Amino acid sequence: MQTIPLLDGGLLHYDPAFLPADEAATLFAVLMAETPWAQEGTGVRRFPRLTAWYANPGLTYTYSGVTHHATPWTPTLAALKTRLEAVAGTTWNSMLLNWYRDGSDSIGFHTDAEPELGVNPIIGSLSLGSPRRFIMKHMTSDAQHEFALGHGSLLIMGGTSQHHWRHGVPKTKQAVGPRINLTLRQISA
Ligand SMILES: O=C(O)CCC(=O)C(=O)O
Ligand SMILES: [Mn+2]
Repeated sequence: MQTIPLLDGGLLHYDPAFLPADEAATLFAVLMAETPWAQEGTGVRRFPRLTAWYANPGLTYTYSGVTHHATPWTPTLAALKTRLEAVAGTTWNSMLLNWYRDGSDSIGFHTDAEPELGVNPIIGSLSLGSPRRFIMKHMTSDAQHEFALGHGSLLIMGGTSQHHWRHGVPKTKQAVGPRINLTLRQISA
């Protein structure tokens, strides 16, 4: 695990090979098959990717104008969460899954700074499948970090990251295969 300090108190932990490739491939196949994928949003605000949100019972999470109600943990995701919590030294009660079907799927630059995440959230991010460019841009300077988040990689964003940096996965014209990203968050009820 690499530690990368960011300007203004952000802190990243990065392991490009957290899951062995064969295990990542099995997880990718299981998630493709058993996840109730949906394309959220309406009209021009329709998300250019498919999502699913797993969480402890009773929780809701609202972002980009869409309120997600908790889907109960599957055994696969519950076990994965426990394992990631041990590595990150924190606990999480929710997991957002994003499926980027090809290079025209994306997520725009944003912060994970919804009020229910608390002041300095720790966000865990596991990627599976085709590598995509994950870019972090500092809000008031030209500082930028980029990661080709690949199959089995783990990125943890902590410290003040969500106050001073936006992150996103831009569209690409290159031929890229599907990618699944799982982000873990602790949400207050
Ligand atoms: O797909 C990714 O790597 C990032 C996903 C993300 O930032 C989010 O869901 O908030
Ligand atoms: Mn995010």
